[in-house]
Amino acid sequence: MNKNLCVVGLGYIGLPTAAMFAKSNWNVVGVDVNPVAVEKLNQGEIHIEEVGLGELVKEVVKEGNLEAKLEPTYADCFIIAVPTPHNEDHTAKLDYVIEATKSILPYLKEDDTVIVESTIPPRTINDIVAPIIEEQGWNVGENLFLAHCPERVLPGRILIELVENTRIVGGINQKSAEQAAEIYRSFVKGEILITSAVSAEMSKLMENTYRDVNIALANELAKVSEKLGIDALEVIQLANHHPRVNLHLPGPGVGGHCLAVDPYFIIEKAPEQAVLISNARVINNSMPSFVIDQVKKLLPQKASKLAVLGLTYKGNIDDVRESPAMDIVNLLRTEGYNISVHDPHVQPHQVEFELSSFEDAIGDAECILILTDHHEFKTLDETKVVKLMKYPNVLDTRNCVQFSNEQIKYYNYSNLFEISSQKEVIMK
Ligand code: SAJ
Repeated sequence: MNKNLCVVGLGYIGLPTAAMFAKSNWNVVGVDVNPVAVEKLNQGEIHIEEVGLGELVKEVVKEGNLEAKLEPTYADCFIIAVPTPHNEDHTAKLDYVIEATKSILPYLKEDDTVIVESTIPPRTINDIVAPIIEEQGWNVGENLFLAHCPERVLPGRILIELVENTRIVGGINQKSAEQAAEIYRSFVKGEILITSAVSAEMSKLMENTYRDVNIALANELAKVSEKLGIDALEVIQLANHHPRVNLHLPGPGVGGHCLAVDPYFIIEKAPEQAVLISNARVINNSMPSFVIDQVKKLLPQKASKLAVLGLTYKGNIDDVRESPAMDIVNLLRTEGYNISVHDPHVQPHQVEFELSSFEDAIGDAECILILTDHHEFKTLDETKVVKLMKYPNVLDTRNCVQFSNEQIKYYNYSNLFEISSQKEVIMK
């Protein structure tokens, strides 16, 4: 007999997860507070974009294995995949996780498994989720099982990575972890590592923190190199020949809803101990103003036109969440700079200012500032750059463009120090 699953939260993680279980012969009810998402799903349509998801959802809804509701229902397993946004002070806002947990309480029955996939600060399962369930009279770990199973999927590859990635399953006790692991074996082909809930919580946060701290190190190298007249990118390349060194790349800062958010979930729980993690955040958050300092050296007059290329937090995506490029644009606008912005991956409704075509953005500009490594920017039309710009200066914070035309004065993290030594902007 097919088993019943209830997935609470039909976002980028919940919906693909619900669809994968439905494909693996579970009867799945997906729950969301958004009536539009629910209605669309019941018609076999999706409200988010993800490669292959539309087809999969259509198929499982048609077969009757997936339906959407506004309220949870009885099931053998509940998966909570709601967002964990952050408060102004960067602490985790657990309201959605708490609400989702409370919403399933009336539908729990003996031997059910509750799994939280949302990213949460360490100890949340033990200190917050378990007590809510226990208050209802359940003996968590004995007659009701509870686990944290963080995800690591990359947008654009979610359906592949859900199946192939190694999965960490952290139970509130061994029995809970084993129950949850058995559930994921329905479709996960990657390894399933069983651990405690708190280790699972912490390992998810440390994966993203590892990257954030390493990027901070690269950004600090970029600043030191600018001061001392060193080619930072060459240093990275040379150092990475060491078999145990992997320096990351400097950029305009760190964005997205993971790297720029998750380290704070550790900091909030142990602020005195998480010194390096805190400093990494400070360094990465300082990069937008470091980039603006370079712009100011290149364009001392605010009236000079600056063409900004790229708004998303990384290349070839349409996501502007926590994007350092947005911070840079907003700071420049507040300071009264004459800027035009071009990003072929961003729609006008995503931003509060006007977006320009490439030609309009660079027309009469005195500098191009590249903030995202979209593939479109890797091969910029040099003839247009020279012809349309007033002065062909390019400041590439992503080290992504190659120019051969010597009229174009190109700066990246290899030669930032040359900006300081320059008396006037290079003219045609
Ligand atoms: N960045 C740099 N320098 C680098 C590498 C990245 O400045 O050398 C910047 C990027 O430009 C971007 C930011 O860091 O602004 C984050 O990009 P990313 O590609 O490193 O990570 P995310 O946030 O898109 O996805 C991460 C992934 N985690 C890790 O690689 C450890 C992904 O696997 C996770 O699923 C995701 O977080 C998540 O959901 O937690």
